[in-house]
Amino acid sequence: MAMAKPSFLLLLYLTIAVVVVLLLSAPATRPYRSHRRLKLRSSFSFSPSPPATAGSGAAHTIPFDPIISEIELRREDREWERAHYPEEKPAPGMESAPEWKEFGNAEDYINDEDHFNVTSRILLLFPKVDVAPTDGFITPEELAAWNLVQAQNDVMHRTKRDMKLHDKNRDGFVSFDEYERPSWAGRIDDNDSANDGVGWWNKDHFNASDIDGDGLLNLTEFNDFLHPSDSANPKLIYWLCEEEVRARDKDNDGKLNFQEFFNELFNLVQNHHEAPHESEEAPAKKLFSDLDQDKDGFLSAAELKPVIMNIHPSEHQYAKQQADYMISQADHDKDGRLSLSEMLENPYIFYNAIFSEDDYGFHDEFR
Ligand SMILES: *[C@@H]1O[C@H](CO)[C@@H](O)[C@H](O)[C@H]1NC(C)=O
Ligand SMILES: *[C@@H]1O[C@H](CO)[C@@H](O)[C@H](O)[C@H]1NC(C)=O
Ligand SMILES: *[C@@H]1O[C@H](CO)[C@@H](O)[C@H](O)[C@H]1NC(C)=O
Ligand SMILES: *[C@@H]1O[C@H](CO)[C@@H](O)[C@H](O)[C@H]1NC(C)=O
Ligand SMILES: [Ca+2]
Ligand SMILES: [Ca+2]
Repeated sequence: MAMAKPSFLLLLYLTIAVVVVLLLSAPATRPYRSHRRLKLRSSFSFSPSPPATAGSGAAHTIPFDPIISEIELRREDREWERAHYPEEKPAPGMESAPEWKEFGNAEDYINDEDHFNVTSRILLLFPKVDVAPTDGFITPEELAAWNLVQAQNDVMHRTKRDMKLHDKNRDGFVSFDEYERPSWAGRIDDNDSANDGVGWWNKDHFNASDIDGDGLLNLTEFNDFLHPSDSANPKLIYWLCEEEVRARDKDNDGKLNFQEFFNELFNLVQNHHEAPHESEEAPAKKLFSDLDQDKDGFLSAAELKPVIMNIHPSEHQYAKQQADYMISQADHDKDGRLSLSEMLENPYIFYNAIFSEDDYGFHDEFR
C-alpha cells in the first residue's frame, strides 16, 4: 500500500495541472473585448526629421479620438522633457517608477472597457463629425475635416513645445539666431557656396516663413516654418518649390530639364518608392509637358506648384487618405458614407487605423 499513495498524489497533481492548463487556454469570457488590443503610438521622433517626401514610408496615423490624442501627447511631453531637460529630477515619489510604466498604464486604461468604452466614445463623437450637413451619415469630406482638425491640434501642440526650446529669450518669437538647426542639416557657417543661406532650416527658409517680414517668427510663422507644406503662406509654398528645383537641378541652370525631373521627382509625384522604370517615360513626358506652362522645355519653381503637395504630403492629404481608408473598411452597404451602426459594428477601424502603402494614392488632375 506504500506505493498507492504517491501514485494517487501524482494523479492528483496531473489532474490539477490539466485543469489549470485548460482554464488558461479557455477562450476569454468576453471574446469581443480581447480580439483587439488598442495601441498607442510609441515611435514619435523629437528632432525635426529631414523633410518628408512622398513614398518615404512616413505613414502617420491621426488619432480619431481626442482622448487618444491627449494620452499620446502627454506621454510624448514627458519623454520630450526627459530628452531635453535630463538634469531635472522627476517629481518626488516618481523616481522609482519604471520608464515603461506610464505607457503600460495608459494602454491598460484604454483597453479597459469599464474605463474606456469604444461604443460610448463613438456614440459621443459621431454627432461631432456629422456636421456638414447633420444627416445621420458621415461622408468622406466630413471625416477628412475631422481628421484634419485632430492632426492640426497635434501639430500645434508640438510646435508650442519646440517654441519653448528655440525661443531662448522667451519673448514669444524665434529669431534666426535663436533657431538651432537640426544636426543633420549641417552648420550654417559652412563655406560651401551651395549651402549659403539656401536649403532647409536656412536663412531663405526662415525668411519665407516670416509673413510680416519683421525678422522674427511668432507661433503661427514658426509652425509654418516647421511644416511648410501645411502652410497657407504663398511665399513659403513658393520657397518649397524653389528648394525642390535647387535640390534636383544637377546641371545648376536653375530649372529642371526632363531628365532631372524624370530621375528625381517623377516617382515622388506618383508616390512610388522605386526609381522610375523606362516604361514610365511616356507618362512622365506627358506630365512634364502639362506642367511646362511656358513650353520652354524646362520646369521652373512656379511650374512645380501643381505637384508640390504630391512631393511633400500635407496633413490635408493624410487626413483625406485616412478618411477614405476608414470608410472603405467600415462601409458595409457601400453607399460611400458611414452610418452610426456601421461605425459601432467596426469600432477598431477608428481606433487602430493602420493604413498600408497601397492605400496612399494621389488623385491629381494630371494622371
Ligand atoms: C459600453 O457602452 C455601451 C453604450 O453606452 C453600453 O451599452 C455597454 O454596456 C458598455 N460596456 C461596458 C463594458 O461598460
Ligand atoms: C570660411 O571662410 C573664411 C574666410 O572666407 C575662413 O576664414 C574660414 O576658415 C573658412 N571656414 C571653413 C570651414 O573653411
Ligand atoms: C529676408 O527678407 C528681407 C525682407 O523681408 C530681406 O531684406 C532680406 O534680404 C532677406 N534675406 C534673405 C537671406 O533672403
Ligand atoms: C503671427 O503673425 C502673423 C503675421 O503678422 C499673423 O497673421 C498671425 O496671426 C500671428 N500669429 C500669432 C499667434 O500671433
Ligand atoms: Ca453628414
Ligand atoms: Ca514675423
